[in-house]
Amino acid sequence: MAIERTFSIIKPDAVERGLIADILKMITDSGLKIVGMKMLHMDKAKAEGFYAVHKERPFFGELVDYMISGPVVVSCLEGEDAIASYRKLMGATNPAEAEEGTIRKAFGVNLQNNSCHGSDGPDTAKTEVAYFFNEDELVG
Ligand code: FUP
Repeated sequence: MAIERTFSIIKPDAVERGLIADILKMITDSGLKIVGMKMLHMDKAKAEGFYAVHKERPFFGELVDYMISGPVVVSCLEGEDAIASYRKLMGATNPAEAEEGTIRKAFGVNLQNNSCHGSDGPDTAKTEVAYFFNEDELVG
């Protein structure tokens, strides 16, 4: 295992319901360290670019509309095996299938409003961190 960085979004449904602190506590309690963080409200172009990999999927338009429906908190997380470890902490994409103790089980509403995003591999982690953060906005 190695020290990795991954990218996280606390999505609009969770920000709207006042869950930023609860989710950040789960993240830091799991041993992951926050090395960059900001709150922002994406415009359509930013969200379409972020989810470009899904642009041919039938849910793309709704997903983008949801992601721009309110502010989000983006962060860069660092730790041992951070990418897989944060995916495990998030739980299954569909909260109905997420395991006990995961963020999506605790707070997710449905497949779309599933409270959080985390990079799915080393390449996406790198791209996604760079999509939202300049090098000088990351510490450590
Ligand atoms: P994940 O990596 O767990 O975030 O899941 P995916 O990359 O498969 O999907 C990206 C986002 O698209 C999910 F967070 C939720 C959303 N989604 C839908 O809204 N509808 C679907 O049918 C599938 C995914």
